[in-house]
Amino acid sequence: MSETIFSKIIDREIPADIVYEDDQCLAFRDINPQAPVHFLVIPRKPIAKLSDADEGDKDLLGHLLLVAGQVAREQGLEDFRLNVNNGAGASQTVFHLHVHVLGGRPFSWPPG
Ligand code: DGP
Repeated sequence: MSETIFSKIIDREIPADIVYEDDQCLAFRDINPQAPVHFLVIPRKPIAKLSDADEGDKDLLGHLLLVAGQVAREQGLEDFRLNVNNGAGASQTVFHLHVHVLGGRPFSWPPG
């Protein structure tokens, strides 16, 4: 996988407002927030998109979701939305897997 802006954040080559990190993942605030609280949870492992993950990534994917929920609660969110854009046609722009966590405003359904 080619290097992305997120691998530079992992390697501390560019700054980010990191709200959580452990040996498997990082969570940091989105530079272009779409809600009062908007952060991204990314694996340290460079997986380009969700559909590139495989059976061996099962625990890691579960961990990303657990961290998303835990950090959302720490950020004071009770209701929040998770979003994963998979592929350019689904508005993915950074090809390093990331879970968007958005909260602090109402969300409608279906999404746009
Ligand atoms: P997506 O469209 O799903 O690939 O979302 C990529 C998100 O990444 C987008 O909401 C903006 C955010 N983003 C892009 N570059 C940076 C950056 O350099 N720093 C931070 N914190 N967020 C970024």
